[in-house]
Amino acid sequence: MAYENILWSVEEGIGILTFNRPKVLNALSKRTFAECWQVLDEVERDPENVRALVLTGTGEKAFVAGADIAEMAAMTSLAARRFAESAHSLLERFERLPIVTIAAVNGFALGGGCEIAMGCDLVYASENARFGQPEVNLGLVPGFGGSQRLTRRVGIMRAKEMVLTGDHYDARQAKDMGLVLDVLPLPELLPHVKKVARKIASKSPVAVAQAKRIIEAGANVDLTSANELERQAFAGLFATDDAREGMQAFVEKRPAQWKGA
Ligand code: CO8
Repeated sequence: MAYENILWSVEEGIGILTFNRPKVLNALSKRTFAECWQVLDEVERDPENVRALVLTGTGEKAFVAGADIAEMAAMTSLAARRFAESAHSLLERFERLPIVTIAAVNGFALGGGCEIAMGCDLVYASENARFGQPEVNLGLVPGFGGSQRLTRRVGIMRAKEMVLTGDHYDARQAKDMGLVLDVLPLPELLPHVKKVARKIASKSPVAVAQAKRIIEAGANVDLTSANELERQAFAGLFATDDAREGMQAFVEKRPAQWKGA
């Protein structure tokens, strides 16, 4: 289907979702969320076709400069609550996907843009990227999970600094604080991210899905419960064709042929 606020393509099993409202630095409208939701419907309908998901922004200036402030300015409290709920649901859906999600942050990632990046499994940034949670400048707080995911990514004190000052942080600072894995020159960003995506997509889909699930779920529970998640997943994988094939292929010194089952 055709989208207005995003671009969507699938290249060699890698889905590329590009936020595409360059006139407003790819700011997120209600329609953008609806379109992202439809993309995820497509991805989940055809898991064989899309083995990794990359998120980026159109142009050389912005990943996403936040929620569309003009659209938000007209919202009632109830509409704002619904808007925040739709964004929370979307990010939680990203986290539940059985495939890896990778943010290629190619410029401003402010407010909702920073929050979307944090909703991805992996984040890489270009040298010109800028991160921040500037909602305080609008008389607001983060509304797409930023106040909570940020604390988990960068620690409570840095999260408070970011949210309370509304300051922007450059890509190197973002890397130092753990928001970003690596910083690359802009022209190298997307090729690098696609390479990482292809590498992960070449592994056993069931192992990737289980690894993502237990790391995500384990991060939010105590260590004893988290280790039990790992034991269950480890044992469960022995019932799959992929684990049999992976171990057999190693023993026979040949590449494994994954079935995803
Ligand atoms: N929303 C709407 N329009 C925007 C946004 C935005 N978030 N960001 C930029 N634009 C527009 C500008 O208005 C401008 O439009 P025009 O050309 O018509 O004047 C165009 O994009 C280009 O922007 P600038 O001219 O400002 O470009 P600069 O290079 O001078 O500045 C900045 C770039 C620093 C990114 C600047 O545009 C800026 O500060 N933007 C706002 C960033 C921001 O505050 N983001 C957070 C928004 S709030 C949020 O995301 C919270 C989500 C939670 C909501 C909870 C549920 C309700």
